[in-house]
Amino acid sequence: MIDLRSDTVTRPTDGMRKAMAEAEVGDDVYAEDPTATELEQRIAELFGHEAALFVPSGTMGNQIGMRLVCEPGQEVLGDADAHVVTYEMGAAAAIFGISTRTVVSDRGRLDADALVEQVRPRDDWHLTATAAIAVENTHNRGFGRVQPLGELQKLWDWSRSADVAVHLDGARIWNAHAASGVPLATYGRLADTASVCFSKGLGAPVGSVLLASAERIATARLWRKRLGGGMRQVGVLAAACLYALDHHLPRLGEDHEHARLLAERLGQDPATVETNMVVLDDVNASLIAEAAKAGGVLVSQVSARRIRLVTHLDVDRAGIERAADVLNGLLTR
Ligand code: TLP
Repeated sequence: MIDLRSDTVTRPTDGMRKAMAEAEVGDDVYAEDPTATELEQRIAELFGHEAALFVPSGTMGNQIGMRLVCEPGQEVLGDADAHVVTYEMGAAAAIFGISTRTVVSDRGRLDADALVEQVRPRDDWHLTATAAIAVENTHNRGFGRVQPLGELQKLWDWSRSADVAVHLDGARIWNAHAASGVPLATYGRLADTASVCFSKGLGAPVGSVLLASAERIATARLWRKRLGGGMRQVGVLAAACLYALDHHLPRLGEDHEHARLLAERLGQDPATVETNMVVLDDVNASLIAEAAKAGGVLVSQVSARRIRLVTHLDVDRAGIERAADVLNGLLTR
């Protein structure tokens, strides 16, 4: 099977498994796991934040991150296709009493002005206060779109004087960095809180890191425990993330190249592919998905008329070519 459903499907490589097996560990609820601590310190430094916290998932990183900058009864503003409002099971409301409000975007493209226009003040007796704005980079439902640095900077500059926080869902910030060449520290300094994932393109089996000020991370540690995310000898997982940073971050460009190749083979303009995702629009998604599966290719249905294909570590060039042949056979039928 060539699995193009998501870059979350990768399996740890032999090298990664060896690093996991050899990891030095301790009880991380006591903050005594040296490998988790090493990962946290390294990521904090990489993104130019004071502190970091290892969490089990991107969802937990996002939700705690937003809670750090938004009180119950306040709102987080974001785009209508954002992962935090689309795929996180209503967690902000269900767990934290946080309201969310969304603005329809052009396939996830950050439009600072459109968001700023919707912000509601903290001191009005009638309105739900906008405490934070959530940004996603790269954008999942925007098919791997890299957010323009100018828009990120504009939003950030505005937010400083407006007392509105910025949360970055950076599950695939690595792909944005690989595609744009913008340093991770630049993306990091344009957010108050950020969640970055190791279980997507970086190929680790589990793990995300939440970034923020030292004071906020101390609070995040309490929230993580409260939510059942306090893990013990978690160094075995953190070791996989460290391994991914050293060995898989430098190769992300390959996934982007594969995505462009796939798009080209499917008759699309490869220049429209920014990172590791390709979209098939105006198709009968369930029919294509079922037939592709029968041909040995797994794809993801985003809607009744839309399919997503994601390239990653576990699919090489030959796999991409085979997938393109199978899909082409179906699309031209
Ligand atoms: N995305 C998954 C699905 O949930 C859709 C995928 O296959 O792409 N932020 C972004 C932008 C994400 O794409 C994801 C996962 C997450 C957060 C959540 O990460 P996890 O799954 O670790 O909670």
